[in-house]
Amino acid sequence: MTKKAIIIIPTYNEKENIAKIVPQIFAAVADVTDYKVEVLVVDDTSPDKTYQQVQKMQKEYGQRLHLLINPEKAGLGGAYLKGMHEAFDRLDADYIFEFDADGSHDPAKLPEFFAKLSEGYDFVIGGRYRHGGSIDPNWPLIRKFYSIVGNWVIMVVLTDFRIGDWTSGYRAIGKNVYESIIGEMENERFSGYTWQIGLLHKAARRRFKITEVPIHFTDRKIGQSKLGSEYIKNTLLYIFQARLQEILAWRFFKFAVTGVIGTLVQFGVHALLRHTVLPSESQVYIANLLAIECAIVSNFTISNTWTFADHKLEPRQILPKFLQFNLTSAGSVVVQMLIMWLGVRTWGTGDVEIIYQIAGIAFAMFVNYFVYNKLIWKTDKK
Ligand SMILES: Nc1nc2c(ncn2[C@@H]2O[C@H](COP(=O)(O)OP(=O)(O)O)[C@@H](O)[C@H]2O)c(=O)[nH]1
Ligand SMILES: [Mg+2]
Repeated sequence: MTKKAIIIIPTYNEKENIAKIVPQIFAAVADVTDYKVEVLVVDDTSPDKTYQQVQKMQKEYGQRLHLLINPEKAGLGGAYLKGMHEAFDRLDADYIFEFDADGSHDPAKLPEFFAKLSEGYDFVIGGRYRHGGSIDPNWPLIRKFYSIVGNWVIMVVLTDFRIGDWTSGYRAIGKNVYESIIGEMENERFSGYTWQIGLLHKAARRRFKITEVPIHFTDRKIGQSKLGSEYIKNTLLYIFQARLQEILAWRFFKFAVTGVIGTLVQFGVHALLRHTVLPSESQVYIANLLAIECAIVSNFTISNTWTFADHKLEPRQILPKFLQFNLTSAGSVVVQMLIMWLGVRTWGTGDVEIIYQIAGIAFAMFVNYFVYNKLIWKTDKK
C-alpha cells in the first residue's frame, strides 16, 4: 500500500517564496510512486498575507495542498506542533517532512529522503556537514561559525556524535517517532528553533533509526530570516538541562552518590560514637563495626528507594536481600585487601599505597554495581 507523506512548511511572510516552492516540490516528487505526497502550509497569519497566496494555489492543487492558519505568531516550534497534529491525527500521514519555504532546501533531494524511508529509517535528516553536504558559501561568516560550532557544542554536551547536523530544518519523521515523543514535546513548550534540537534529541535517545542525506543549503534570496539571538541562549539552556537530567537519571551516577553518602555516614557515626558512648581505646573496633553497619544500612535503603526504585524489593524480600547485601559489602572489603596485597607484592609499600587504595575502591565499586544489578535488584528482569 502506498504510504502518505505530508510536507509541512511553516511560513511567516513568505508570500513570494511559497508561490515558487510549492510547484517545485510537486514537480520533484512526480516520479515518487511509493508515497502519496501532500503539502501542508502552516501560516501564522503573516502580515504579507502568505495564506492568501496558498489559497490561490489550492485551486490548482486541490486536496494535495493543505493550509492551516494560526491566528497568532507561534514560532517555528508552535507551527510544527500544530502541523504535526494536523498531518498525523487528521490527514492520516505516515510520515511528515519539515521543510523551509525560503528556497534553502532543495526539493530535488526529496526522492533521496523517500529512498531512506523505504529502507526502514524512522528519521531522515538533510545534513550539511557530513558525506558531502554543504552550506552556502555566501552565508555571513558569523552564521557559518554559529552553525558549525553550535553543532559541535550540541554533540559534545549531548555526547552523541552519530548525527552531524542537529539544527537542520530539512527532515523526514515517521509516525512512530511522533507518537513516542509528541507528549513530551508538548509539555516542554519549545520556543522557536529549539524545537528542532529537542525533537531530534528525544528521537535519538529512544534509539529510532536515524540517518542523514547530504544536502546543500542555499541562503534565502527573498525575505528575511526569523532566526533571533534568543536562539543561542535557548539552545544552550536546553542541551545543558537535558544532559543534566540524563546524568541525574543515570543509575551508575546514583550508585556513586549513594556510596559517597554511605562513606559520610560511616565517618559521622564513628566520630559520634567515639565522642559519646564508646570513647575508650578498646571500644574503637566496636565503634568502627557499628559505623560500617550504619553505612551498609544507608546504602541499602538509598539503593532500594532511589537507585533501584524501579525494581524495588517486596517487603518479604527485604530481610534476605539485606543479608545478601551485607555479604556483598564484606566481599568488597576482601576485594580491596586483595588488590592492596597484589600491589604491595608487585611494587612494594610507601606513597604508592594510595594508588592501590584507589584501584581497590574503583574495582570494588564495579563489582558492587554488577552484584546490585544482577543479584540483589535484578535489573535485567521485569
Ligand atoms: N508559521 C511560522 N513559520 C515560521 C516562524 N518563524 C520562521 N518560520 C518559517 O520557518 C522557515 C525557516 O525560517 P527562516 O527564517 O528561513 O530560518 P533560517 O533559515 O534558519 O534563517 C521559513 O519557512 C519561515 O517562514 C513562525 O514564527 N511561524
Ligand atoms: Mg531560511
